[in-house]
Amino acid sequence: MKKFIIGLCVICMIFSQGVIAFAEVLVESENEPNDCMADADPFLVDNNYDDIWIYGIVSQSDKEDWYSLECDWSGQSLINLYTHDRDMDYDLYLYDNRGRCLASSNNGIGESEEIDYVYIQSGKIYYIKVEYVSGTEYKQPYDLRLSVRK
Ligand SMILES: [Ca+2]
Ligand SMILES: [Ca+2]
Repeated sequence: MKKFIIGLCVICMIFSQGVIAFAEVLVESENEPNDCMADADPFLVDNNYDDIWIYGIVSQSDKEDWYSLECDWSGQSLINLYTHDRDMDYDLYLYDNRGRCLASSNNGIGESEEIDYVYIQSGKIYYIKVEYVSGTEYKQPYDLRLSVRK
């Protein structure tokens, strides 16, 4: 697990330098229970941490992980879900604070998901759902990246 986190940090640094200037990266584990919108794990994108990476697990026994996202500025979403296991299938959803689905990403088994260029308004709360679709043997956590372009 330690190796994985160090590897992730290196990837984060490479990514953040290419995509966002002066990014401070926050790497955190999910916080269960987070199985519905009301129990969403809260994250804030601001000038301290404008690039957030969360690692978590969804499976047959934990089908949904919910996160909330608030940002100090308005801009386009940069939300990625990286699946590291070839036989696992996860989907990604973005909702507004009334529970309306704004975007989803539903790629196939072993593929990563992306919700890009959805307008995020400052001060509003958005919700992100990572949903288990199929697969039996997870070996590694997924990586969920939450960021908003300035
Ligand atoms: Ca989980
Ligand atoms: Ca969960």
